Amino acid sequence: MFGFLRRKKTPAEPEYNAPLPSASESGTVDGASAATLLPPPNESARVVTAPLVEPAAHAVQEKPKSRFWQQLSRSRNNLTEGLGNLFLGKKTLDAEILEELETRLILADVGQATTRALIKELEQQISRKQIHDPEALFEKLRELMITRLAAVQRPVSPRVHHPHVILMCGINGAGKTTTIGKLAHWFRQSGQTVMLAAGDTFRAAAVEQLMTWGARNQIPVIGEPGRGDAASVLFDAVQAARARGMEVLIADTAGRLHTQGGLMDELKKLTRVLDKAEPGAPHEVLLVLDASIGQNALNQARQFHQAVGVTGLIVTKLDGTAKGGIIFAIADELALPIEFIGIGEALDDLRPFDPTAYVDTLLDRESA
Ligand SMILES: Nc1nc2c(ncn2[C@@H]2O[C@H](COP(=O)(O)OP(=O)(O)OP(=O)(O)O)[C@@H](O)[C@H]2O)c(=O)[nH]1
Ligand SMILES: [Mg+2]
Repeated sequence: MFGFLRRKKTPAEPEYNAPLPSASESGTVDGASAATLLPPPNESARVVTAPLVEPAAHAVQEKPKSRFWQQLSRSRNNLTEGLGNLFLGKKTLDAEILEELETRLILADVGQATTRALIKELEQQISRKQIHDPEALFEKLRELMITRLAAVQRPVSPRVHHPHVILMCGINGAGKTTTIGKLAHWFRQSGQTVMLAAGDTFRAAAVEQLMTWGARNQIPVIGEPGRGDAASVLFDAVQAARARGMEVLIADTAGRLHTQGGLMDELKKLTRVLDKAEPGAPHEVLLVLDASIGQNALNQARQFHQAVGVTGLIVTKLDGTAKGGIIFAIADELALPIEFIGIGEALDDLRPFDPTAYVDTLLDRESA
């Protein structure tokens, strides 16, 4: 069932800016809620003697929402708030519903082309009498959205090269260095050894920023402040990773605009240097895209892909934007795999991209 069809906000749902549980705490919260929902082992024996009391309606507790749910609240509210009002009390489908849906999708930055395609498909299904009521309309919308995203989902594959070399790229401030910190944490959690290469030799304090992430993850960082040549840092890092038997090497790079020809050439040079240091490297070129810049992300991605052959995307800052629909435009128009999404600045705010979880969260659909 879609939550927004029956209510605006649950009491259990904290405000967007409310303090959030830390990485370790969030596990405890989920664990605690699971424990309170499960009956004790000898529940059936006790039920026989317990008085049969009908639970009061207000005593029914909603499951606490996950951090993922909380962090995507802006996009969810943007997409569903107007629809909730529109649907209140409606039992039949009319043109107004589709029009409002179209507007909402555009406002959420799903993009003109993708929105049109979704609405057209729904219109066709309605005229073929395959959809009869608002709830069925949303079930279909959900299904269509998941299908579109599933086409670009790439399960995080086992890393076969040692070291598996990942080159990160993107424009200034997209979230590359932060994402590297989170990605390193993710690899560490999945039991792999990780090393970082401080390939942003351009921006002041970029190396120190990466070193801080290295320290937080307790992993080595190759490079030092003041070193001017990114290519030589990356070359050394590959050798160090190989010598120390590292499974994953993640290389940071300086932010650059996709329109800066000279800097894009430098990025190409970095890929050549990596290939020289380790034939076949980089095994992945991950482009970091800031979701909050909306449709501009598409053009950036095309240019980076043309220059260095992007193998996958990481879409960041989905927590800070009401335009989480950009994921659909990215999926439809770029057809590049979306590997991870960034939903905050904490160490575990990076999630492998899961189309079903993403769509259900955006559409305020309650999980079973
Ligand atoms: N809310 C939010 N903020 C993020 C996310 N990812 C990164 N940031 C923030 O975005 C800002 C820029 O992040 P950086 O990692 O320094 O970006 P960068 O691409 O390395 O920037 P340059 O090295 O200057 O090109 C920092 O304040 C990060 O904390 C995210 O998923 N959500
Ligand atoms: Mg950086």
